[in-house]
Amino acid sequence: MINVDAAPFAFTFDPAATALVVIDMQRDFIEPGGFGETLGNDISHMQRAIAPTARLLALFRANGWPVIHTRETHAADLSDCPPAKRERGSPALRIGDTGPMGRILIRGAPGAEIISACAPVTGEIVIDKPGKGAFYATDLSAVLQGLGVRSLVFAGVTTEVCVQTTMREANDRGYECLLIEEATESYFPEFKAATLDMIRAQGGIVGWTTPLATFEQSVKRQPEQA
Ligand code: TIU
Repeated sequence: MINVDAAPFAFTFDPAATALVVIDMQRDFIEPGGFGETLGNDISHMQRAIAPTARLLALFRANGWPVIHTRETHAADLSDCPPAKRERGSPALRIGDTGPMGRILIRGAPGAEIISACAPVTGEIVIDKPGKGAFYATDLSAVLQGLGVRSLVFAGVTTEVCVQTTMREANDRGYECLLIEEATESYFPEFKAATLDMIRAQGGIVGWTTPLATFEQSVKRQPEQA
């Protein structure tokens, strides 16, 4: 078992039963002309999450631990996109419209791909999801059961939308969830801060959070403790 100094208290995980879940590190949320920007957001905030997420990916890969990536995407015919989602608000471009990176949030479009710094490597699982939560209308539950996983380490964007929704879904399904603080971002710094607070409030009502360096050190120090 590995113990991580986390909030609201130590997070203990069995490395043989733990996966990294990287949520929606897609060009559509991070780069100009994508979904995030068409909604009117300042996408520059996303930059902060890229290097920490890449470091976390490197750590899991070096240890041979499973990595799962998600992408928020829709079918080309929008059959999995509720009209309420597409029609809400007045974005510059709606889901399915063509922007500078192809059709917004459509599976296979350049903008729907994961940014190169966090791109999946051979053997890693990629889950396309039509909702904010990664368990809704996907086979993520079956994938995790197949891996024999009980603990999930989270990274990705955005903190209060797809990351938090997926952490809540995972929590309800019995998974222990740890969010790495620098490896997630919101378009709204105050929403990120509030989300970290609400995840770990009430004795970890949703899960735990910890800084990346603390997680890295906890993993590194294990051989000496064994
Ligand atoms: N808009 C926003 O903050 N996020 C999303 O729409 N999706 C994800 O968080 N991936």
